[in-house]
Amino acid sequence: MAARVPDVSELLGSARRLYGQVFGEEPTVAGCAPGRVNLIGEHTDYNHGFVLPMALPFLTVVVGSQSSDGRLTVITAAEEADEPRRVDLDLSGDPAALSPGSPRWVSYVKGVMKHYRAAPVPGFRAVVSSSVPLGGGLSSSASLEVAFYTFLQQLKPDDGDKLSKALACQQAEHTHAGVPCGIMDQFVSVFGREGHALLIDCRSLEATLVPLADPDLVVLITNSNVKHSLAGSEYPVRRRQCEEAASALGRDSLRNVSIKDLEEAKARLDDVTYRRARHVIEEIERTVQAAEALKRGSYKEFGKLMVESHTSLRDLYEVSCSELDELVSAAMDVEGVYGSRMTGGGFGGCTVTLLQAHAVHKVILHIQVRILHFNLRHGPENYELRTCSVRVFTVDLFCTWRAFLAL
Ligand code: GAF
Repeated sequence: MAARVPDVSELLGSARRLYGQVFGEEPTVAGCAPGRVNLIGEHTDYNHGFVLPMALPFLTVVVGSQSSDGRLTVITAAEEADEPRRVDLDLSGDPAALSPGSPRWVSYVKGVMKHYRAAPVPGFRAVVSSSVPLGGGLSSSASLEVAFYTFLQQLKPDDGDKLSKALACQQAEHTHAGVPCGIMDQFVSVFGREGHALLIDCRSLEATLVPLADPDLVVLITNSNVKHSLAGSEYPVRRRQCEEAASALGRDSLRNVSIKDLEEAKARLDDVTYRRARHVIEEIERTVQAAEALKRGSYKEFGKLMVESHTSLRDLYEVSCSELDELVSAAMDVEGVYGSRMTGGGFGGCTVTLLQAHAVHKVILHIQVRILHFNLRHGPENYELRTCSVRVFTVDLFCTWRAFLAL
């Protein structure tokens, strides 16, 4: 059955308890930010195209207080983190104190401090608690960055707007995680609303909320548990290939290339460049169509576009993997499923499925059976193929959270 996700008050409660145990006092401020699932529009954000993510009830919460000695102590409650869970830093005097480095989760914190609009920030003590699965392609890092930024805003207010917050958090990801990501994850973590998807134009940075809170509709997330790491993966390679494709076509980005332009130039492009560009150009168009379909309640049309998106990510953009393909194919077997696709950067992580509420249990059971067979076929003795262990979550379309939490 679907796993239960702790709500914001549980997360806040566990962060406050840990803070009290470690520091022997109550925290005074808190920030919160959601992870996201992208419904459609993959690898289009850094090509200035459209994306259609939605914020999730998976959240990161940061609680803490300003310290009087200028030092910084930050603790994560994450049990999954295979790294030190407590870090102490002396911010006074050492210019390298905010350089990227291990542990990785603290690098994000340092990145946000570095790019904070009202930097330098005073010393503080903080505890981080998150329900966003790590490395699952659901933006655990963006939710950490945005929650931390919100936390800092209460220690030392900045003069920026919400967009500048998203952009600063994106910078933190570039400089401190080494991922040349687009703006989607940080943007939706800042601007997302419960019960809505967000159509983001990544060129103008304007966004439209698209209502999604239909009681007959379920968004199901399936985590393959194949860990992806965008920094070490092919992500930067894909980004570079897109930039090369745009420049070969004489444009500043693939957003400004039509499929007609691409077909006319096909003979002078190598096959890989052509396929990468084709995915991006068609995916941008699919995303616009999908948002329109969602507004009309045409879920069947939306689902068809999701499947086309997955096929394109698998065959043209080559960022899927056998586990994700299996999960999508399994979901699509069941009646009541509108569509399914890999979500996020790829090479592992999650799939997202849109379906009728009555079909949820059937689809979960069917996926579990299909995965059992998949694992039997590709046993752990075969080192080339990892076995897939699945965790499923249904998204609560009616959940609520606040960026600034009252303590
Ligand atoms: C990752 C990146 F962080 C996003 O900016 C986006 O490019 C996504 O992969 C792919 O659509 O989540």
